[in-house]
Amino acid sequence: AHQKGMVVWLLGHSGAGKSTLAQMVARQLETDGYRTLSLDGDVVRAGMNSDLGFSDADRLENIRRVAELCKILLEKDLIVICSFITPMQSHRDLLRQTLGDRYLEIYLECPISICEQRDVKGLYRKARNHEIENFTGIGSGFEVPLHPDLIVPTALWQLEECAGQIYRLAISTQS
Ligand code: GGZ
Repeated sequence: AHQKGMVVWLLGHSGAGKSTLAQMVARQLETDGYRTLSLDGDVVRAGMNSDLGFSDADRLENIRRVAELCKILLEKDLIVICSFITPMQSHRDLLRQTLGDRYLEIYLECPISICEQRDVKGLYRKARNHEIENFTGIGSGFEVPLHPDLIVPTALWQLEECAGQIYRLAISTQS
């Protein structure tokens, strides 16, 4: 079946559930016959953007390059699922400017205190111990998104419920 290219952009703090939910949504879409491609901050920064750190300028460059890559991938009508902290409103404005109506902004809302309690990768502890500088929510800022298309409270809802909401919004763009 023909599909419409879309970028499903998941943003929020480290530990808010971006990567997990991206995987769940991609899997469901693939099961339903959609062609997807996933881009995750961790993976992209290990390769394509390994020259970038976490200064304001480098985060903006990280997002800018991924936005341009998304634009190319949209030419193949893929559903591109992106997971990046995307901490500044200027980042989201750039995405909407670059991708237009192909951009779905989804804010995974999770109190930083809960992300820090979970601390799946031990990064918050390291940030508190000054072993990581400029860590989002500790040494570096996160602005509450002004115009998200969907807010998913990942600390309040079960993962399946969160994934279901994102999936429904994604497929609502397809018909
Ligand atoms: C934020 C950092 C930092 C700092 C390393 N601040 O939870 P993770 O580990 O697996 O994913 C995070 C990832 C964030 O990269 P993004 O490309 O999503 O960030 S941004 O949108 O702001 O450009 C985290 C890890 O990198 N990490 N140091 N200082 N996250």
